[in-house]
Amino acid sequence: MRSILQHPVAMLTSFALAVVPMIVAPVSADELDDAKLRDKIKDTETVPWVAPQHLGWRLEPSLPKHEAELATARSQFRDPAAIEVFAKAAPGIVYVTDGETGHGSGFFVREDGWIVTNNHVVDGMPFSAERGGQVARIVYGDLDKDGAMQVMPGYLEAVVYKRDETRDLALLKLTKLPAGVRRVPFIERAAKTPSAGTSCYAIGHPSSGVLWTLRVGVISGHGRHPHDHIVPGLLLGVDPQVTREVQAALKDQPFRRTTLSTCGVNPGDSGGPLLDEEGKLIAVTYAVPADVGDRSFSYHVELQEVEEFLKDWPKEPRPTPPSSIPQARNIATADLDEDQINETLVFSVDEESGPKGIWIDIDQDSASSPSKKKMLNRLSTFDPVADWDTEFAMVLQPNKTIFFDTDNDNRMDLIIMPRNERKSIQMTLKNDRWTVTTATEIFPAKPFQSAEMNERWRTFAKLFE
Ligand SMILES: [Ca+2]
Ligand SMILES: [Ca+2]
Ligand SMILES: [Ca+2]
Ligand SMILES: [Ca+2]
Repeated sequence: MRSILQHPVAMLTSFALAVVPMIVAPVSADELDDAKLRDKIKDTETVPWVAPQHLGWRLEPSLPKHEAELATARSQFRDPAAIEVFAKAAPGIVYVTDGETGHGSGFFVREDGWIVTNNHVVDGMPFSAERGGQVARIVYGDLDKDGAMQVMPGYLEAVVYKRDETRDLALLKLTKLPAGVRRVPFIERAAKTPSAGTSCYAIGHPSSGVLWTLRVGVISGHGRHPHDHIVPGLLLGVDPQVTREVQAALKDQPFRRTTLSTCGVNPGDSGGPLLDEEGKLIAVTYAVPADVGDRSFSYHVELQEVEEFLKDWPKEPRPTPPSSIPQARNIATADLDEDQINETLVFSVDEESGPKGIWIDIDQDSASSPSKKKMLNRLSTFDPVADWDTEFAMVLQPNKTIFFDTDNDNRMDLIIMPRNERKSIQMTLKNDRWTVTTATEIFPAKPFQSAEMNERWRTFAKLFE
C-alpha cells in the first residue's frame, strides 16, 4: 500500500491538535486483545502522525528516550520576581487526575473552588450519575514557612461543568472545599496579554520534574492556531495554487489564539498557568511542538480565550461527549472485511505496541472516493477528522469508549462507555443535547438507522464478539 499519510499531517485543523495528547501511561487491560482483530490489522503500513503534542498525561514507559529529550535546561540565576511569583501563585495551582491513567495541571480561578484546566486533561474523566457529570480528582498543596510547597494528603473531587474543545479549556468546581478552608487561593487574571519579549513564568506538575515546578522564560510570540502556524512548504512563498488551497481549507476552521513562550513545559504541565511578574494569569499551557527534537518553546491558550470561556458560569454540569480520537502517534489503514478497499484507521503509539483505537468507515466512502484520494496525494497531508468519513470509533484509553454515527450525518451521536461487568454508561445526542443513561449492550446489533448500514456493521461486529 502506498502511504497517504506523510509528514506533515494533522496541522490543518485545531481539532487535530486538540486531540493528540502525549501518550497515556501504563497499558491497561483495555488493550485491544481480540485475536481476530489483531490478526486482521497486523500487516498494515504504519506511518507517523505528526501534530503538536499535548501534555496532559505521562509518557509511556516505553518512550524513555523522549522523556530525556524533554528535559529543558534553564540558566541558573536568582530572580526576585520569580520567587515572589512562586510564593503567590503556587498554592492556587492544583494537580488534576483520574487517579489511574495520568495527570495534568490546573488552577483555581475563584475563591469558591472553581478550577480551570485543559479540555484534553478532563477528556477521559469518568462520568458520575450522582454528580451529573465527569468527576476529576484534585490534589492541592500549601506553602510552608520555608517557601516550599507541601502536598496535602488525599484528594478532593471536582465536577466538570463546561468544556470547550476549540479553546482546549475546561471549567470544574470542587464538590466541597478542603476541611477548615472557607476560601481557596486563586490566580487572578492579568488585564491584557503581554507582548513578545516579556518575562513569564510557568508553574505546573511536569512528569519529569517535581510537583509545582517553576520555569522562567519570555513570551516568544502570539498567533492563531492553526491558521498562523508555519507548515513547512505549504503556506508562504510557494505555488499560489497550494497557498489558495491551504487558505480555503482553513477558512472555516475554528481557531484558538495561542501564546508561545520559552518556558520549557513538559507532559503533566497541561492546564497549568503561564504567569506575569505579578503572578497573574496570562495564558494556559497546553502543548509543545510535535517534533521531539524541537522543544525550545511551549504553547499556551491566550488570556483572551480564557476570558471568553469564563464569560458564562454554568449552574449545572453540562455533559460533554468524550473525544472519539485515540491518543496516538501513528495511523495505519486496514481492510477488515477483505474487499480490497480500506475502511479502517488503526491508531497506535508505535509499530510494536497494540492499537490504541480504531475508526471504521462502515459504508466505505473514504478511501474509495476519487476526489479525496486526489486531495490527499496533492497536499501530502492526512487529517483523520477531515479525510476519513467514519461511522464507528473505538477508543481504548484512558477509558474504553465506543462511538456510533447512527444517522450517518457525520456526527457521532451514540457513545457507550463500558464501566464494569454489570454497568455501562450511554450518551445519546438529541436536538443538540447529550443525555446520559445506562447502556444495555456494548455493541448493539442494529445501531444504525439504515438497514444497509446495519448489515455492513454485522461484518465488523463479529470481530469484537
Ligand atoms: Ca474493506
Ligand atoms: Ca463513511
Ligand atoms: Ca458518514
Ligand atoms: Ca449522527
